[in-house]
Amino acid sequence: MTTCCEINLTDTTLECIVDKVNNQERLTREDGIALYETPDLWTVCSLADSVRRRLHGETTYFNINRHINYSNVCALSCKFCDFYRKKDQEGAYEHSIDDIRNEATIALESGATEIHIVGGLHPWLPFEYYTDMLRVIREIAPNIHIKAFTAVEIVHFARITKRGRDGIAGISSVLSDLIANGLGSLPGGGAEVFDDRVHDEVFRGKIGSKKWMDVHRCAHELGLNSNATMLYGHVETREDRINHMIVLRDEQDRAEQNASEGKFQTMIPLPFIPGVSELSHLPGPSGVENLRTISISRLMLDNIPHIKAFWIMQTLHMAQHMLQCGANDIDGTVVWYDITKVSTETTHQECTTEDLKRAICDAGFNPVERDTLYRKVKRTNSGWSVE
Ligand code: V47
Repeated sequence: MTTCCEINLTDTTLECIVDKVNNQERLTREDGIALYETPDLWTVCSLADSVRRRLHGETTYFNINRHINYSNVCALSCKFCDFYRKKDQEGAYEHSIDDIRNEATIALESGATEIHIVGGLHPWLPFEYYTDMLRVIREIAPNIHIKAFTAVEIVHFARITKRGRDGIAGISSVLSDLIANGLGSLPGGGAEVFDDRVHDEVFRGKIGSKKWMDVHRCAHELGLNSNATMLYGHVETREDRINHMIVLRDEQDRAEQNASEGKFQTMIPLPFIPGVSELSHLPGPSGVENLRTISISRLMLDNIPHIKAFWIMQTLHMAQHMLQCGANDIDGTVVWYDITKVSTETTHQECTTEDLKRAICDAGFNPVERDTLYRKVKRTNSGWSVE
């Protein structure tokens, strides 16, 4: 297995970074910026590939999952988002608990091991809607892991239950109620970019970095694992991205001090997709910027085990390249996904297990089906289990 990266450098200023990566030393903020600035993208990708091979060999994970976006009605109006609608606006929707029950039944029948749920901050739905949603899924499909609600939704639930004024204790009590009803882990959404200027310019009104981290820390302290994202390629700078990664790395260092705490499992860099958002005049990040960002995420986040190239947003073809530049996961079968879409006609965006496996093999890796906690899934005629 390759653990050391031997490269003919075209940019000799990278020598010190290559040595650090080969010696498994932590990269600094300045190193991260140098990796963004170097014209030698090849070296950046190769270094990230050497780290991914040291950690995971040729294994690339996928899962059989189903995303549910229960409502697009949202009290916020983030400029990058073309998912949200106001209550009476054309296209606004909310799924009933019966709809959720049907979706859970289909997920069960399709062999899914995970249901991933996120939605807008609905101004009127009561907290019981969310706990009912978890409970019906739990009743129908007790083995399916429910990964649900971004930190932004959790803070919204604390507000609507009037527990927000209790600060961290309020967040903790909301999370405890959700766990009691079947919540298994938190997805990584809502982090955007941890920077006050970007926050004020693009997602003012949404929680900032401190609250986002409070929720994840609270979840970790309650024993839940979570993921992290970074929405890049809009008005933030490359330096802002490195700062974002370091904030995540520092928090993971803290969580690692306590073995019983949950951790960040996966980092998912999300390329901004302009769509018909208020920022639709921006081009979004280029393919090479996407490769560079996934590579640098792998290199900077030395304590987060998995890096996901979310094929829905990266495209399956780009995700294949990313497997060679640090990513070791491409998410799953997905089926319906409303937050970003390739067409205005439908939000049906599905990859079969065979499509995913073929894409991973074509990129030179071994596909391994995982559950949400990265345990290997074993399939038999009568169902599935984890090793
Ligand atoms: O929080 C919204 C982002 C996120 C756009 O945890 C956009 O395994 C690009 O977090 N262009 C939701 N991104 C998705 C998410 C996620 C996805 C896959 C796996 C996991 C995981 C988490 O999507 C939002 C926001 O940051 N987003 N609008 C856009 N126009």
